[in-house]
Amino acid sequence: MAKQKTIITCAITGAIHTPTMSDALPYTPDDIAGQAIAAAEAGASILHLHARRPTDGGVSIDPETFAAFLPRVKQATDAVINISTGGSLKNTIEERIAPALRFSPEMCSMNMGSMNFSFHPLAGRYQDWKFDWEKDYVENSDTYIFRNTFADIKNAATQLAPHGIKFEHECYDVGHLYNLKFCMDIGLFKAPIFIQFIFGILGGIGAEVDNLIFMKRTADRLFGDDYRWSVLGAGGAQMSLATTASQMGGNVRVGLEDSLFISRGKLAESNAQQVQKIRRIVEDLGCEVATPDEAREILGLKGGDKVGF
Ligand code: KMH
Ligand code: ZN
Repeated sequence: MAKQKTIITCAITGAIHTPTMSDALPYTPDDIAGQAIAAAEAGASILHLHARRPTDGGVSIDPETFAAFLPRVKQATDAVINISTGGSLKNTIEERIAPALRFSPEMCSMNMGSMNFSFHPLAGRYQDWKFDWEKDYVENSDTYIFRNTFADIKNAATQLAPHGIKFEHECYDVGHLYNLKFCMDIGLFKAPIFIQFIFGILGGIGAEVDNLIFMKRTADRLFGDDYRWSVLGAGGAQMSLATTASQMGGNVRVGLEDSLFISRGKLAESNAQQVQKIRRIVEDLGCEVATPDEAREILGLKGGDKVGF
């Protein structure tokens, strides 16, 4: 069988990092669109997108904030647009799926279990904050539960089903694979599913190669040929775990949502810089990077002409 090409996803801004942490983190519609387009030009075939308040970079789940950049990204690139349903840790599942329901993208995220999801240790690194909301937001992340009950997942999957959206199943620990298997068995998700193995979030499984092998072996046992997979290593693990994943036949996710760095201790200048780096590594090590249309084929997507924006 021919070796499958490597899909690069770029997660442009997310809901963990705040403007104080890096000047490169985009939060205005212009910046989100500009960095997303540059990431696609650098080789990302999927753009994983969150929205931010343009005034102060706060996390926003308001569909209007997505409306300010989605059409621009679509017009300027052929990349697959993936809308996050993660929201911030306080949003209800109804609020979190509202942008995907309104814009009917080719892909959206689907978080596969409830968990602690904390980044409070980051607060200690900064004395002066650019905006008032940031310090409390980061410090208080140790009080939150990222809620994704079976009922929430069923509710989201059922409401989104008529849109033909392929999910990026966010799995932060091995139990989430079993949750996903259960949901597949009751008919919520169709093969081939796309799993994002996530390592290094405080509250989830650690960023170690042993854990990647364990997650992959478990997914092989549960899903056989019915799944495609990608790896996201948070923070300092981003490039090394993505490299290992690509050598194991998997796909990769980079972007400032997951790490602000380009190398140890050095902030990335942009999302595109991270895409260029992982692309260079993947190609140097003998793999080919998938175009957006090849990613559509590999994942069985509905097509860029069937979105609602
Ligand atoms: N921030 C990542 C660790 C989502 O957007 O639904 C996971 C994520 C979740 O991307
Ligand atoms: Zn995300």
